Amino acid sequence: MLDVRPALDAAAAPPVIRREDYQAPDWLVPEIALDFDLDPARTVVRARLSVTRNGDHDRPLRLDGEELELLSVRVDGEAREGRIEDGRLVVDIAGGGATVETEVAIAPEKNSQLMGLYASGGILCTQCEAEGFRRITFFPDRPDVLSRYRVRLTADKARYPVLLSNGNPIEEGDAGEGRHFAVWEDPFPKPSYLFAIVAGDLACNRDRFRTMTGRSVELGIWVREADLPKTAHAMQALKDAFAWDEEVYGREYDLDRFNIVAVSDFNFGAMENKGLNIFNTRYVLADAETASDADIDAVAAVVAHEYFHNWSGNRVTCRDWFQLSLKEGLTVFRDQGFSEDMGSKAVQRIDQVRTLRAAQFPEDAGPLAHPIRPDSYIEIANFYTATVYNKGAEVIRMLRTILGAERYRKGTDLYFNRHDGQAVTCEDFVRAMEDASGIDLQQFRLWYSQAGTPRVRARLEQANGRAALHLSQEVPATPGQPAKQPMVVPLRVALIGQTSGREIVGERLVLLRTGEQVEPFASVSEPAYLSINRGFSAPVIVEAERRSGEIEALAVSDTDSFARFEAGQELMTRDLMAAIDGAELDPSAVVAAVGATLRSNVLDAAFKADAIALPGENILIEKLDAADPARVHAVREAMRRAIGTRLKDDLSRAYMGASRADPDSLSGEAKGNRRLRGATLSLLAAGDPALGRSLAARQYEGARTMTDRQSALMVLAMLGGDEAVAALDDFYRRFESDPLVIDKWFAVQASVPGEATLDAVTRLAAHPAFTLANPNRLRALAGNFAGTPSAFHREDGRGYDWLAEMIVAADKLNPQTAARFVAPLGRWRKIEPGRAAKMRGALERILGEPGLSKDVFELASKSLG
Ligand code: B3K
Ligand code: ZN
Repeated sequence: MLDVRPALDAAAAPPVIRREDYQAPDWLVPEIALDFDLDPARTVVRARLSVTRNGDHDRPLRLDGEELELLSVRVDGEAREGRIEDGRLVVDIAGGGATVETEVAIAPEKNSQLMGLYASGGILCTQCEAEGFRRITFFPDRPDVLSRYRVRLTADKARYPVLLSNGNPIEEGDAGEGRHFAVWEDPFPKPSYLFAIVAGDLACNRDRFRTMTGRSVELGIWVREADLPKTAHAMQALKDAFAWDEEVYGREYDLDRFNIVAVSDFNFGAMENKGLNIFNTRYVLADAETASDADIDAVAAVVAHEYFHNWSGNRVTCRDWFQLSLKEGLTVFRDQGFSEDMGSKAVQRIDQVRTLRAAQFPEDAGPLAHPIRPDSYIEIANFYTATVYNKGAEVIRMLRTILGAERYRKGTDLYFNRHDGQAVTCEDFVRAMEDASGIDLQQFRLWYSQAGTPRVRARLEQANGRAALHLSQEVPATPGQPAKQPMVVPLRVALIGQTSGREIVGERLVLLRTGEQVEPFASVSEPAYLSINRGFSAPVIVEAERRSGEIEALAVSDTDSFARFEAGQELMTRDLMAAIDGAELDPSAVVAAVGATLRSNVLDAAFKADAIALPGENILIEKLDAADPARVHAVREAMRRAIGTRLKDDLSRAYMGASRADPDSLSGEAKGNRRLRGATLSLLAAGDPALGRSLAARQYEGARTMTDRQSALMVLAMLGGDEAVAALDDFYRRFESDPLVIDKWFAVQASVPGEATLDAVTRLAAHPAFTLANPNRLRALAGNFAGTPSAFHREDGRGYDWLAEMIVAADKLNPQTAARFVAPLGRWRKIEPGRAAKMRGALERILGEPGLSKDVFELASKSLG
């Protein structure tokens, strides 16, 4: 048995992989034939690789392998002794090419890492990105080795009636002794990380899509028979995504088949394997009774995301893993565009920025900060981050803003055409944009190399009918990058008349390029307010000097809906921070702004729901140097109470109005109303718990959708008492047989604010329905607990101990998923010294564990840093 991931001890720190050390592969593998004799206990994999020497060298062929039992090696038909060096199979080859055959055995049912070939609820499936293929067979497992695959699958016919792989099916038949076989061929050369197979007893939702050139593509969504009725949303989203990519990017699908398979045990959302996407059930199965509106939207976004990878990732792939944002940033930006076009642009943008602020800003400001194109890593699985994905998408968005939509599209056309079939770099992408547009992007490239969220200061000066916008920028130091250069920051700016409320200077794009810069505005007829970073045109922190009354005015009247939302958040943050710093809480300005929003006749319900919600506690903590999370929670709750009390009538009216919406509709309007219903209920409950309890109990009982049921359950759980216990029991019983809903049951209880939640999660971790082996369940419990500051940051530090124990226990089964929970402990720099010391203590204990994975080792050691 071969394992190239030795257990770590302090003396043997794992090697660091560096971007600057990249070297082209010594050997290429233009063709590979794979033959799987499938069995959950012992699967035999025979591989036939045609290899060719790449360049003038005399180095042997080295093949990656991990946890493989090597049975035999042959070169050009001749048996060889398997030679393992540094965890790789080394094969000496005399000439310029050879046929190398290996035979290995693997044990899918013992594979708890969920990387390589594994079993999930009776289905055999694979996950190869980034380095899982080496757990299936010996291969140069790196994205710049592209091969044409032919795959033969043989399995028990009764247990595994469906046999799938990438590409097109070319043969199937009986294999005797109750077994059958299928052969699949993928005509497109691809890197090993896009390889996939599935074997299982699956039912299929079938449909068709006619492409822009008239080809018919057979679409299939494969799930357990009982789940078939829940696949309609995913199928509609898939067809919408096919059409959108043709229309917006001119990209057509290239195979005759497109299959999606849903499995319950999955390390993340989904995977874009060529022609055979494999999904976490969470992003496929949805109906209004069991999935919230947010879940349903997420299904569509992830289906689209994985489909869009067919061009941004598969046809044009990454040269090495440092280039991950080449495919992920671009594909997130593409799926964001899809969601904006399918729903409300303004609301989508607010959601995108919320995610960025909640997940990426803290990363960029902490010990794990890295550029969207990292320079080094120990374990690549740790770099599927909000920075690479979400900030990566913001970088593409800025490129489109700077180039304009038309030139941006010319750029993507050039990129896809120039690099079709290649494994390329972020630099290749930027160069295509530059070549197609004629715009120099030299300085823009800093967005790829510099980490940290730039801070932009803005001050508007006005005199004699003119105005001048004084801007300055600073990029903070981050680990390994003490000094930074100024970036190109595209800021959409407008001036709003103080009395007229109109745009007295229409929106323009200001490119901040230097440390300090002044932007003049002529003929400014009346005193002006500054509307800046409209639509969140740059992923930066803007600190604008505000005149008295300015932010209050913009919060109700900015002509850009995103900027209006931002002004509201700025106002809330200002007054919350003042109280957190020790001043007496003055809720009057926030109450006035929330009241105006609720009473507005022009704003839609979804926007209202976003605009009346206070910034989250994590976002407030991020802005502090030594936060006391209990105080942050208390102040924020006091503000919510003030809103709930003083605006009881407005909130009740809005709640009732939103409740009249058609309960069965999934239109944008109906979804918006449900969102507003949840937001107003939560504030009403903060102001008047007895009223909140009765409204929530009624909403829970009458709920026709999961959205209504879940928001009511959360309010009841927060209020506690017998009603909460009864509703939680009812919820469990009602949905006992639906794992995705039971995840919500865990999530709701783990998200209740306050120190008592630790007892709840301790109890829940011992519940028979809890398992460390299922990533969704683990995320529901540990992820939500760690994301609830007043629960996680108990003063006695026991919240940290609990999470550390979870990480250590989960690491033994599934390092990739365990490592996802380390970051919350790494935020200690933002927390007051007493708790911070306890957070460090927890990290140290994790590092002291024998046999730690390199995934957890890398993040825990960097977090202490
Ligand atoms: N490319 C995959 C993510 C793989 C994560 C591997 N640790 C899904 C996606 O981003 O589309
Ligand atoms: Zn992706």
